[in-house]
Amino acid sequence: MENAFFHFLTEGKPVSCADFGHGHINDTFLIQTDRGKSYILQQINTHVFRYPEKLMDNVVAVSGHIRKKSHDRSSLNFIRTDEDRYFHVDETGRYWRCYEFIPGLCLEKPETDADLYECAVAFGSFQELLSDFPAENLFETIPEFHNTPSRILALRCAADRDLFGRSSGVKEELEYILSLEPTVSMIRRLLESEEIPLRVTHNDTKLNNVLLDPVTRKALCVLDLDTVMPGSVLFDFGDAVRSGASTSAEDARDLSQIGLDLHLFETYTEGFLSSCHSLTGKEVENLPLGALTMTAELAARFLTDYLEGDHYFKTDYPDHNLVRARAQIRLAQDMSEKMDKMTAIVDDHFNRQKSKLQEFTG
Ligand code: ADP
Ligand code: GN1
Ligand code: MG
Repeated sequence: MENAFFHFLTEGKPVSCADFGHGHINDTFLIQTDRGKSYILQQINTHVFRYPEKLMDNVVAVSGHIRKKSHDRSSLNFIRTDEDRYFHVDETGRYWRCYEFIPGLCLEKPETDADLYECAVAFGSFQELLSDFPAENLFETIPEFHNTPSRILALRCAADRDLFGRSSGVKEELEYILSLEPTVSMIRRLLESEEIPLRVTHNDTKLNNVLLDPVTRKALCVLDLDTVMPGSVLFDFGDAVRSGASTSAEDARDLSQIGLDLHLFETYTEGFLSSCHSLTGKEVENLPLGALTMTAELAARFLTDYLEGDHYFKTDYPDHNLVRARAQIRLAQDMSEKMDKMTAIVDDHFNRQKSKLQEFTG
């Protein structure tokens, strides 16, 4: 790791290095140098991202676009190597990248409503900032990433193959996810029929992918640009609601405590709609479905990984993916029951936002 770090044109010699953050995909380290500088060094997960060089072209272009357009916000600052590239390949073929550390807070759960509101504004503004980014310049880093029907098909196949003998223990979970298929395949259909537009979206809007200023608690930067690709705004809204407006952690075990907190849902909706103004009526109408779809899709992905022997997501203990899948299923069940309430909240805030804009423009 130290060898890899030496290839980046950083200031000073490393004096400490520690595991950092709670991402499920890449290996992330915080490095401090004798010149008082701090850097993030990451080993890119090449099982997940098959074309790391093209991935780096994406993230460098996206962060450059954001830097140019937003003066008041930080953006990821990638460091070049001695070979004048933004990644280093070591002698064992591992890919490394390095960027400046931005001191801030990455929350697993919002500590206050204001934290969640700030994250919503950050993701809503991110969407607006990328509205003029040329989608054709983006490489699809994970093909069909949010193709929900194909995620459910993959689950079905993993259960049939049953390579690890785990299928018999997850019959109920499987049945529930399959029962949601017609509903959660609708966003895919809406995209295919062009009833909703393809946009450049983040696609991984988990709360801990936003950095907040520890003092002002204002959003500093949106992180984890690896999955910025053409997608639907419903994915970004939905995944943030899934991770930020749940009553419990993503891997909570006590299912009786898991549900959608409607107050947090309202907070997120208000923040998102206040910063993202270009949504079509059809998109707004389907925001609640975005939340349900992303939650069911992730339940399917966690369960698939469990059935396939846990090769995709990092896990902390043997049945971690199963625990995560069950938690997402419980959250999806609660969201299904609260669809009407979510819709009423979205309508209310959309109308309020519209009146505000009308007042503003006379
Ligand atoms: P993963 O794909 O594994 O989630 P991320 O790029 O999200 O990887 O990084 C993992 C964690 O590392 C983030 O959640 C955040 O806590 C921290 N992190 C990443 N980049 C920075 C940065 N430039 N400054 C501060 N913290 C960072
Ligand atoms: C992964 O990389 P990270 O930890 O921010 C995953 C997301 C999931 C999330 C669930 C590239 O996000 O899709 O929603 O875990 N990222 C990728 O916690 O698969
Ligand atoms: Mg992340």
